[in-house]
Amino acid sequence: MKWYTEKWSEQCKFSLGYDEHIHSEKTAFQQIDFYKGREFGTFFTLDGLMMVNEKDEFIYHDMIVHPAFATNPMIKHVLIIGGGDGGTAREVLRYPTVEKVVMAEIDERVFRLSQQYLPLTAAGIEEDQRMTLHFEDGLQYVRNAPDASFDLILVDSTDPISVGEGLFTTEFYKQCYRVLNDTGILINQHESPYFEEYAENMRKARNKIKAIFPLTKVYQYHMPTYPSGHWLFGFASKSFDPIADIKIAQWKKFSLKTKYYNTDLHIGAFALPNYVKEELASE
Ligand code: AAT
Repeated sequence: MKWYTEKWSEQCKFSLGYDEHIHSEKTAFQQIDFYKGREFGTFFTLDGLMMVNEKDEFIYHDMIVHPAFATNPMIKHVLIIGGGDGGTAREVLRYPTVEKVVMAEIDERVFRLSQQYLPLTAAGIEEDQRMTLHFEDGLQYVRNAPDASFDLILVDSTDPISVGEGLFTTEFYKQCYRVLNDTGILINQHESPYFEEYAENMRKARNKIKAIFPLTKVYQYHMPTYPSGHWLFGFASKSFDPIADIKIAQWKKFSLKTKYYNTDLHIGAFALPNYVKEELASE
């Protein structure tokens, strides 16, 4: 057996056994590698960082999508930034009330390779009539998008290094604010509080979003294969509060079977450990 190893911090590494390195490719944007293992199934990395695997992807994709829909079950128009593996789109498309989903993913190869090797997340996305795919930079896409054209923006992005950097800027968050309608919600991949390497990104993102949106919160989820396993999403909105405005009965009427998300967990996910609260309060 061979080992995939990822550096989690200066003095901490994570290793995962694999049987086969199924694909390796350098695109204009990043290094893509697909592996086949047994503990976590097929997984892929971008620039040597774990993105998606078959075993824990449900945690990430449930948590990036469902809290927003339980807060506003009327969401019809959704913009996904990044998310090339298709998992986020898959969860959004489960809502029959959703009419239009746009995905702006910078690297078409992530999507095509996921269609080939990760049907669990990518299958059926392109065929859904509600879906429009744009293979371009997410920042560029929002710059050109009309005002108030989406109910929800999901930023399913890599970390703020190389191509993902623009998605953690004040300009990007301002454009998202403009492109969202009056009840709009922005969910973003908010890094991790545990290792300083990631906590710094978390604090920066938080302070920028707080300066733009009237309501901002952070919620947590447990992701075994991301550094430290303790990860966050940001919830920013123009009017809805994810706790005060949760519509439990309405969400339950969708009758979606979810492996991680439920409405009790939704409420609990916004309760943060003290050290995280303190980090988020710091400038
Ligand atoms: N669904 C969970 C997987 C990801 S992948 C993140 C995606 O963001 C990748 O497909 C990458 O190509 C895309 N991306 C990066 N930068 C941009 C950009 N500027 N515009 C559009 N798409 C972009 C998320 C994993 C999170 C990992 C946390 N450690």
